[in-house]
Amino acid sequence: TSVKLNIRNYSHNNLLKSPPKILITGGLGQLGVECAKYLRKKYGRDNVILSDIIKPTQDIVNDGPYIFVDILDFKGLQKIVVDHRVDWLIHFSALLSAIGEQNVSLAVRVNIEGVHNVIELAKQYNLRIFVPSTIGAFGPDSPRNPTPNITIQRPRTIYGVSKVHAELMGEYYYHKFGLDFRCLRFPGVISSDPPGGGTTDYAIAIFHEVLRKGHYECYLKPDTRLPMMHVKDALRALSEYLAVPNENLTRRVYNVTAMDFTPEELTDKMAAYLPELKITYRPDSRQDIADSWPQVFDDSEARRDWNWKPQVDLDELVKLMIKEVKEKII
Ligand code: AKB
Repeated sequence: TSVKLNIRNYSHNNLLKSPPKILITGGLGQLGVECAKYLRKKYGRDNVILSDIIKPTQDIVNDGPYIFVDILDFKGLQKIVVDHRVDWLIHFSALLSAIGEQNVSLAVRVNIEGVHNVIELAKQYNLRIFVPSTIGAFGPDSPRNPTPNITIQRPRTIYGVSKVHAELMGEYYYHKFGLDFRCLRFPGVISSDPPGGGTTDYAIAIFHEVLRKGHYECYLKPDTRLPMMHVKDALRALSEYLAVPNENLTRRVYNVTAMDFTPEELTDKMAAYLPELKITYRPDSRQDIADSWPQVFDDSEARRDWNWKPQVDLDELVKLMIKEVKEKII
């Protein structure tokens, strides 16, 4: 079929040009800087270009190439792909779940128009393209414990709606044009970088606030179970998945996860290291979002097709976060 032919040509071209030149959009969000560090170790410093519309710090500029890219500017994006001979595009630009509800029209532009631009560009220039999706792509009608790879998806946030749209657009372009679209549905990703408007971000903020002030007021109820993953595992999943040959994949969108826990369970683990900590609870509108999301995520298809296996469990996550957040605070 034409799909197979395109993918085969693509792989062939790409074998001739190694390592790939990678462009990361939305590079100054939660994942970009760490992702660039990770991929620069693997593919070389100058082969990974970080981009955003934000003015970078000196440290970021010292780490490797950084350029201005507005994902709403198609011609600007096109110029960068051509000038830098980009092979892979990692598209992180997005407004997350909680912040998206506060500015729906901006979320539509960034999350939906932005995806249209990068997918069309990837098609025109034969790029491998990665767009992250999320547990937020499910909704109250989805089975929540566990949530399988293929099931009902009727999210109630604009973030979730935009992510289902991205998944479907990518799959459509794959079937129609042979686009090498790849997408992982991430759980809450826990990193020491400050939270950016998500619903799962309590599990990041709690470390910052407890280490700074000894106290955290949680906006979710103590028994709210959500799937989670340390950023180390998230970046390893992304990097491993991007390197899998097309013939090993049975789908373009995979669930991945590492663990699931509630605020209470997280607090209990933290108390072993920080016995003085005090947590209070005051649920807000983010509780409704969390209540519509998966509690336990089934990532068996990723485990089967490309050997996905998380390494950081809850004990290790707590140890890592205390160490990493302490380093950030000092
Ligand atoms: C959010 O909470 O919005 C994100 C996500 C789970 O996609 N962290």
